[in-house]
Amino acid sequence: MRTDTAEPVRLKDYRVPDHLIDKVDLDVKLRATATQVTARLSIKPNPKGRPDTPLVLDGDGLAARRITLDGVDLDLASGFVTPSQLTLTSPPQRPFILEIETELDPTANTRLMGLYRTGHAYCTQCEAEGFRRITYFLDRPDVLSVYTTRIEAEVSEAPALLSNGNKIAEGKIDGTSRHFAVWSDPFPKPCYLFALVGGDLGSIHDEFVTRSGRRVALGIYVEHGKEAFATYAMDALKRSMAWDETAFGREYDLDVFNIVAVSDFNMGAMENKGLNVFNDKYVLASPATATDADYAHIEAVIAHEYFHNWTGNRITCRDWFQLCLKEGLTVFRDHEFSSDMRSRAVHRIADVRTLRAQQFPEDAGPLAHNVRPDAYLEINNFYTATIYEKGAEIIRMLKVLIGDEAFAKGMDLYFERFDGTAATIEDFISCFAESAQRDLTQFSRWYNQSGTPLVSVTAVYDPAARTFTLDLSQSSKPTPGQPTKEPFVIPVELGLVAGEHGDLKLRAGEEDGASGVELGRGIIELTTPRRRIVFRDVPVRPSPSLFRGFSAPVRVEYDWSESDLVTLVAHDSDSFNRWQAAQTFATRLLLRSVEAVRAGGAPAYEPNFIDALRIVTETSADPAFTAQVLTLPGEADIAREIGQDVDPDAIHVARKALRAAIGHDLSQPLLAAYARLEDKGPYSPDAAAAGRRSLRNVALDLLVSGEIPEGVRLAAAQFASASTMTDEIAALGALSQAASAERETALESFYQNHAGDALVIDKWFALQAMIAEPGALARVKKLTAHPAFSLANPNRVRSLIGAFAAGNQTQFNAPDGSGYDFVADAVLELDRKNPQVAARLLAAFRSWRSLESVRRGQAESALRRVAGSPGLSPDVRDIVERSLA
Ligand code: B3K
Ligand code: ZN
Repeated sequence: MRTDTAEPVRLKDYRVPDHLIDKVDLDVKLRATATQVTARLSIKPNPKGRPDTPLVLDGDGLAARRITLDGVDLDLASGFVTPSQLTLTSPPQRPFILEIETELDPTANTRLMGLYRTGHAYCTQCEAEGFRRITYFLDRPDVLSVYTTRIEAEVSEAPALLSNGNKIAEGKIDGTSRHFAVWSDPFPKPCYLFALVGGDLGSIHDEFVTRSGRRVALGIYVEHGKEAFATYAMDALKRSMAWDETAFGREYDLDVFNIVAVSDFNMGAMENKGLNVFNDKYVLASPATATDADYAHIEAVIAHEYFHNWTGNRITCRDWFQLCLKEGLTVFRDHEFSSDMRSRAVHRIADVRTLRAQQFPEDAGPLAHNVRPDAYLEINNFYTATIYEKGAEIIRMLKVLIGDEAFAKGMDLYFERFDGTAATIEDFISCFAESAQRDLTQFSRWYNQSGTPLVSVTAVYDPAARTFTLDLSQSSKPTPGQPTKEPFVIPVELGLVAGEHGDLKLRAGEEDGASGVELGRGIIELTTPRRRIVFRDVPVRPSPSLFRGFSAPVRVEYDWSESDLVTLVAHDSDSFNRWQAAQTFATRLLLRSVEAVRAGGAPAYEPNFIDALRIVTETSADPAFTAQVLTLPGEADIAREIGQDVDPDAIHVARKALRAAIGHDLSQPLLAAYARLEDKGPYSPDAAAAGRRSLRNVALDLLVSGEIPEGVRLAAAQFASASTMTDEIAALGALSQAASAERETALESFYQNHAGDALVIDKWFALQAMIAEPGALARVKKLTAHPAFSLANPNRVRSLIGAFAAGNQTQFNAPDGSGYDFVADAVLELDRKNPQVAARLLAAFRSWRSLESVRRGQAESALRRVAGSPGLSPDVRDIVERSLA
């Protein structure tokens, strides 16, 4: 955390460090309130830096006990060291040793950055700037050091002592009840990848043999008694290790790989070298406590953190502006992994849903920023959907543009050339420019311009000339600090669908008079504001299938006729666009309904849409895909499409009515699917079984929405007899749609059955927080006083308050401002404990400007109240100021 200054850090000010720290020897004596850390730093002037400059080490809330330079004590009273800085005005111009002793209170550390206590363990979190809460250091990712870490603790309190690298020594300390372990990590790393854990934990162990025959000992450490819940994570880890060898040629490099699951953690997990620390939500699973979605997340996060070993750790970032270099690329890699493990088509749909739900609103609001930002006040506020998800989309686009072969060659070059370094986006892109023999300067604008481009398309079919003319144009709205934009390179993967005959062979003839457009892979590159493509020898008017597989992270505007959409839902060879056509149809219908509802009329109804869904439900062989088609865009998605003067209540009414119509009109095929897809035999978390459960539960939910008595009966029966959490929570969700005594009884019995399992109770909190009824806020407030709730635990905060703010559009946005006030109060209270989580919660206000005027006014006054509160953290101050700017 940056407390010293309110000046932003800027990319253009980057300078290589003037000093380097080659070696770090840490000695950590763990004690609950007085941990002693001795850091022996081997420092030298950087030959590439400026000579004779002061050495300024970062600190954050540190208490120095003793500091020596080459063995000579420095006078702590002389003022060269403060809690946030250690300055040597004229350090030696040769290598020297600085030894620093600090004392920490891990128990009082509620920010969960640096060294803290969680459950029966001590653990650390250093990314982005937490190492400076442990000792004074050059806390920047381009300072790479080799670490040796000695940890000492009470045997009874912390029998397990872990750090990065390989264990080289351990033993008892004679005459005491304490013991120690020494870990050595031979790979130079930035301090944000340092980690240490000491605790009384259970564990499971396994082994992975790399393709070159090296044996790697694998361990997963969890709360005692939870060992059996870690087996799926272990399986996912071994699959990740094998996949990275075959898909990217990357082999693991240490003798040990450990994972520790803790229950108090600010985010999902952390990729510390050889010692990943995880939020236990992304490790622990059993059929009775975790849903299929949880299993899929565990697989993805385990893979993500493992893949960081190469993309992030072996090659790290020069500075935090390059964050997407490791995050976007690693998300891309984990998406590829999950697609290979599961159904690629269904996975793509899910990834795009996430992008649109998380990243598009960010890009459209006051918090929009470049995938590579050029300034920041608080770096922790930049671990965003833009850096992660849009960062991954850019890499996917690059692969579409240059093709699989050049992409693979470029990746190999990157690993070869930049291994062991702290690299930049330019370094990364240069490898693909070389492998594809292509200038990628314009493509790089994706990193430097924020906002979601809009691609507008019009088409004209000329039956006499047998031509089909597509006019494409791109435009981008202003975003904070960027009033105008240069055109992007946009790969448009397309096909022309001729009804049931499927894809026409693409033969492009001319473009603005020029001829010979290369269409081999069905990809058009839109690099200018406008482009016209004329297709020749087109026998019938086709339905254009645009942006197949979502080939670029853009919004698309095209006036498909209803019959086009029905054709695409039924016949597009690209399954993503079959799903997209149904979403486009639904969105159009919902927008019409919202208008009608706001004008005091009834929601719109469209039998053609229901028929299209009926055909998919009755004919599709893939239940997971069908479930996606039957899932309407969310309320926030509809709000985003409307864009301004948004009324969340009208959206809710419109969407609810359409769901009811689907449930009612399709009750027969839905009941049939429900009966047909019943799980027989033992539980399996694999994609096929999960897909069957997902369609079954989507059907159940729609049947209850349609008030089909049999559906309600089935939901109650499923809730009573479910053997998996997937089915149990889905039934509870279906039953929770309408207020009733049965709902309250079911909620109570769910609590009784799972009390004590915090991760399951989180689902119970979230489900109640998202009930779209006026009583929801009172319920949420009451739950904040529930013994299972705690403001100190990020998972609890996210599942109750976060779910209310992000998942309950009507109640968070209640016109009287009560939802905003509640969340603002929670942010202010939480900010005193954990600024990072508080700032994240406040970002729920990011779309406030698109609301209708009453709500907009209420949201603004809640934000102004936060802004005017004394003692804000830099984290919250940054978000609130950008939100109001
Ligand atoms: N690199 C970490 C995120 C750290 C967040 C710091 N505020 C997890 C990940 O992306 O893998
Ligand atoms: Zn990551």
